[in-house]
Amino acid sequence: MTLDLFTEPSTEPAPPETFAPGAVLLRAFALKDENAILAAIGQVAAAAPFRQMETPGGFRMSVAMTNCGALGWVTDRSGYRYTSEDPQSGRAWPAMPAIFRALAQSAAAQAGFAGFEPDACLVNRYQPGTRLTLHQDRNEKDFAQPIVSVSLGIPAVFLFGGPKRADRCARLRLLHGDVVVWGGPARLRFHGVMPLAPAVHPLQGAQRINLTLRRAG
Ligand code: MD6
Ligand code: FE
Repeated sequence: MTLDLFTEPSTEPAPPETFAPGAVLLRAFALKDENAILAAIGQVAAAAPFRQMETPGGFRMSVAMTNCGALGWVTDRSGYRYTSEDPQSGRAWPAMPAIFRALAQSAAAQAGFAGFEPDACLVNRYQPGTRLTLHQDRNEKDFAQPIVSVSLGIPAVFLFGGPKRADRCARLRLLHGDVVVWGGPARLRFHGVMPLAPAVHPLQGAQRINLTLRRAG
């Protein structure tokens, strides 16, 4: 194999990169399962369609969301929380596809968090121009459990801040197939996603899908 440092991103999984204490990037970790993952996302979205939720402050989020698993993350005028039913249909969220659980468990183990058992998967859909403002993930019961985040489709710049909103942010460009595992001392750090630049992915078109798998309950 020839070494070309200046062309395409690698399609081989790379060794784990710890970019902050408790935060580990696994480049291309999900690529081997991309077709199965994309098919499963299609099935989840058929049962529980993507929707732009409202924040407690009354703003409509630019990112569209849905969920699978026993619990799903929602926001509306009454706040942020996990629910066992999709408020739009009144039915349980679609079951978590086995491939999501297996991927999350193996990524967590690679990052040093053995025994991760996700019960919630938030599915975020970004189109060019959409963003996620800085936030902490703090609606889960047990902050000792990590979060596994899978990026698919067009690239995004992930902002990784500190324990306070005003702390300066590192920037991480996340590509199709990259997985970030986030726990321990990183668990409550502020983070967000910059407005997406226009781009087209060969399998996904002009969108980015992010799966965040958590132990919520
Ligand atoms: C995203 N991710 O990458 C949004 N939260 O689209 C998150 O908000 C996130 O990637 C906690 C842990 C990892 C994440
Ligand atoms: Fe988050």
